[in-house]
Amino acid sequence: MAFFDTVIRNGTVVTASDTMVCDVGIKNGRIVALGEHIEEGSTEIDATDLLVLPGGIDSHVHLEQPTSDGSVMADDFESGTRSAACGGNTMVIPFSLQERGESLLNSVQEHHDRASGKCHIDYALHAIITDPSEQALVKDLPEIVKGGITSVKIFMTYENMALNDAEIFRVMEATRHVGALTMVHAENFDAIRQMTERLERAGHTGPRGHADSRPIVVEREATHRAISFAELVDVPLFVVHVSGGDVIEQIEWAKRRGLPIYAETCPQYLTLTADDLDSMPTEGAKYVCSPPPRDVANQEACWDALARGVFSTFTSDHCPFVYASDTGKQIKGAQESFKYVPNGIPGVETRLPILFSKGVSEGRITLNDFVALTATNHAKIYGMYPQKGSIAIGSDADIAIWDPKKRVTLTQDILNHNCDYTPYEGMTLTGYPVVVMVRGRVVAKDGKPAGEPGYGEFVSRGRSSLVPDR
Ligand code: DUC
Ligand code: ZN
Ligand code: ZN
Repeated sequence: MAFFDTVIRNGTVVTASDTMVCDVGIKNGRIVALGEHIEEGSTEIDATDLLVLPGGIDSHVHLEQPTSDGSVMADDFESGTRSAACGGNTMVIPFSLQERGESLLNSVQEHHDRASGKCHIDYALHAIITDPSEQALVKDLPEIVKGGITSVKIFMTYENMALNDAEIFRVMEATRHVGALTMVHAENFDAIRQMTERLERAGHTGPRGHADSRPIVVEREATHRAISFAELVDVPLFVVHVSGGDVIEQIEWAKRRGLPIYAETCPQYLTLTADDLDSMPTEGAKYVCSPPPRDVANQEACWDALARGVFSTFTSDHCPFVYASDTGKQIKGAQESFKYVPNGIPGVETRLPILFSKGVSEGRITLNDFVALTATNHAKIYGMYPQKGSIAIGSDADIAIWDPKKRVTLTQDILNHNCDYTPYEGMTLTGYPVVVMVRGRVVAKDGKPAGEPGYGEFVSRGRSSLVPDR
């Protein structure tokens, strides 16, 4: 009987730091050998001329998340993780949203129930706190951290979600106390409200108004404020979905001061612009996300920051709503005001191919940077390293084999999400994942699902590498 369950032979293995041609031996779901001419496996995969990378970890996705306006997310944990697998991911970290008035513990339990038995790939959860009551911060938060949810997102915008300054302060004190990582959606709620009213009064109610109502200054101001609170409370802070140059300046300003401030960006900020929201007649609603895509200069600023290592991770912010549906993006956007269009776009399946093609194939970032930005840094920052995020002896065999020459044109037809469109329709890319395995089992092949719902397991996470052990 063969010693290894699977051997991936003769591929170019890439980690965040090294690149080597070797064989990978897998047994009982873990990587147990890296070497030349290793023994036979029960299954042999020839990876000659292919890249063998750690499977993507997408640490910013929204699946089956409740909304307060009647809109319904297109993907649940089954379809979202299926789509993620087909795009080269082996793990996702969706958000567990606490609704105002709801117990934090209950919200987490509900999301566990939604995910359990449904996922094609492994998953963890972040908590969103919208109601920072004494009960939530003092009683429930320590419990959920013990349960392996060691990161908390807060919002500085949205009705029923935005925290005021005192609440932000209190959440940071609580995360400091329990050793959790604070993530922030930084946009100034009051400023957006005023800008929205002004645009509506002037009759600018189409989707483009979404971008015009939240120019980058509202993101820059909120980012600076969040950084200042993190400094006061003495906690690390992770700024999610950074959209352009002014915000990057704030992140770098903080880093220069020695503050533990970290950030991510997403494909929409590299490839879309606010002009896409002008698409006629109301197709612009397909690009409504927050923060909104900016302009070409801000795209360049994001690329430059990615290449210079300012961003720690690259995520999708997959937050899908069907376009042609009463509970999706189109109707409300067309008939009333942009302010009713649910915020968010699909992207869990296209994140990696877009960064690979436009980043690696076009020479903007190295392959090792790609691995760090899409897998290894996620595992470290969200407390799962080295179990996840690397190709190393003892790590889970979470692997994506890429054909770096494969040409693919992104179209809605080839994708596996439950959304009815992709914002990247018609984009031609070079490089695509051809085999994706989670703990040694193939979950996607040639962009199509090859696993089954329920195989993916919950990963209980430890302390973030960014959070000091006090
Ligand atoms: N923030 C997110 O992180 N995702 C979608 C919408 C939003 O505002
Ligand atoms: Zn957000
Ligand atoms: Zn998001």
